[in-house]
Amino acid sequence: MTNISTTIGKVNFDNCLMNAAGILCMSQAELDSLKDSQAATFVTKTATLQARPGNPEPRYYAFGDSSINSMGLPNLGIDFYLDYLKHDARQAQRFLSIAPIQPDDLPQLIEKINQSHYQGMIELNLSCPNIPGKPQTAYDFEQTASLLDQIFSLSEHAIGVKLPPFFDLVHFDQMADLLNRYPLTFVTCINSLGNGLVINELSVAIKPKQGFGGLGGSIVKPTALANVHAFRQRLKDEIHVIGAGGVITGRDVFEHILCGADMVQIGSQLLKEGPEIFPRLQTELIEEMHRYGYQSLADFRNQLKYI
Ligand code: RRO
Repeated sequence: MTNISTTIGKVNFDNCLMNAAGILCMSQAELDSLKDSQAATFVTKTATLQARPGNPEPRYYAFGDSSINSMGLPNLGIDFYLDYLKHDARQAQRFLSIAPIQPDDLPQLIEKINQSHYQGMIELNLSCPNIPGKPQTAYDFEQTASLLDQIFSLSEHAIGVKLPPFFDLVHFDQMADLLNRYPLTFVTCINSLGNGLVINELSVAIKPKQGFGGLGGSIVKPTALANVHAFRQRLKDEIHVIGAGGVITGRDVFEHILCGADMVQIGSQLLKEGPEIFPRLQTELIEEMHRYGYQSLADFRNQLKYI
């Protein structure tokens, strides 16, 4: 029997596939569809203190196996997601994604989570590229340190961060040094590749921010793999890496694991294909493992070869 089970922190999962935050996880019906699917677990749409309608439409555009979005953090608010999770028998295995829009929001978000007695993990989103007037938090290292100081002083949950892509080896070093100072459970690499521009006929493909938006899907896979691998090489062993970016096939999942991912999230292609993608990717991943004679993820995780 081929084993594709995995562990993040103290939590075991029977397979290594889940959605990426933002994909099919905003409403009750969407979350139910993930709950009923063969995904190992789910992460919620990134929640803010108050519900948000997000940016004007069109705000998502798929092209080939890729996508551009400027959703603008539409979500039903932290209270909705905490209430949804309260009724979930498997809440200890779930990921609640949160983002402070203002720095002062974080203590209030954590207070609500603590009051709700939520038992699952928290994915702190430091990388939304689509809030007009706001930079991607993790590109500001001081701001990132300040948020991590805050969250670890207020919360005893298992906490991870969702990073934007980095493109410079020194930035990998600096961000990993910073993250290694905290008792993080996981780091998720990568969020969408910020502020691309896609043209459709004579016009930009999406409306907000004059067409600029986060890129996802197959065009970001090399960047995603580079980030997964760079952080796996630099982070303390006890910090798990969750891979995200460019997963279309089981081969893509295999490559994320080869680079060091313990869990792999699916974004653009999940939106395109729906939850039926999970059994397909599981089958294709197992086929790929058999091609190389592997029977479990531990056999090849973080075993990238150099020529
Ligand atoms: O809602 C969004 O615009 C969005 C978010 Br919060 C994010 O983290 N990543 C992304 O591509 N879009």
